[in-house]
Amino acid sequence: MRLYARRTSSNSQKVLWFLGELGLEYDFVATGGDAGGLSEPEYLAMNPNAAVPTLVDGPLALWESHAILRYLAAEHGTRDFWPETPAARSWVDRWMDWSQSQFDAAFMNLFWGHWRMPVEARNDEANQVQVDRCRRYLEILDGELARHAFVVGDNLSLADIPVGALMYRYAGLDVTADMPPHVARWYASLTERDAYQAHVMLPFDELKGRLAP
Ligand SMILES: N[C@@H](CCC(=O)N[C@@H](CS)C(=O)NCC(=O)O)C(=O)O
Repeated sequence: MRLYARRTSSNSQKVLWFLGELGLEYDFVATGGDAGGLSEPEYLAMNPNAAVPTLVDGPLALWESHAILRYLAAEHGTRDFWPETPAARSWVDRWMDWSQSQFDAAFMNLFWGHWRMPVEARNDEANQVQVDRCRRYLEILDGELARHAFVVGDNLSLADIPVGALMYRYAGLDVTADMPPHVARWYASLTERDAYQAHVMLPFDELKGRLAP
């Protein structure tokens, strides 16, 4: 397999973390950001969105980080990550979609509006709205994590990956409030995982005040 990705990209980190959890071998091709390459015709033929990540596995070129996660779980993973029965799978799917459409949306607004925005151009009032949104979403997640160790049960699954991949940055921003208690306990357990340390817990100072990808 070959992964085109940027190590500081949160969507790339979801895939890098999961590949690490699965212990799979792959070639890493630095793409996007300073490495560029997104507008090359060869890359656009694989991923017309000119974005990372893109996973190539044999004849398949796949984009959208969550689609890549599902593919890896189905093709190279175990049932623990993405169960086969529709009801069990729906729990994983709903939290993945929730992460993308709810928490990620609020957090990325905050990350770009606060961390990546030059200080003089920040709108602190608008950013506070996103801080409050993030907190409300994490309270919802906390209700689920009050019942089990991970988002949908007692093992890591795909449900943990999208929201978990953002929690390191959430924890490291200077404006985000404390985490609700069960979220804090779950996040602490993620930080003990080798693959999380290797692929998610990376410095992101180089993104501070930087609006360019
Ligand atoms: N929904 C897509 C979003 C992909 C995306 O927006 N990727 C960003 C990085 S997180 C990107 O390619 N930015 C341009 C760059 O890194 O140069 C996914 O989940 O894969």
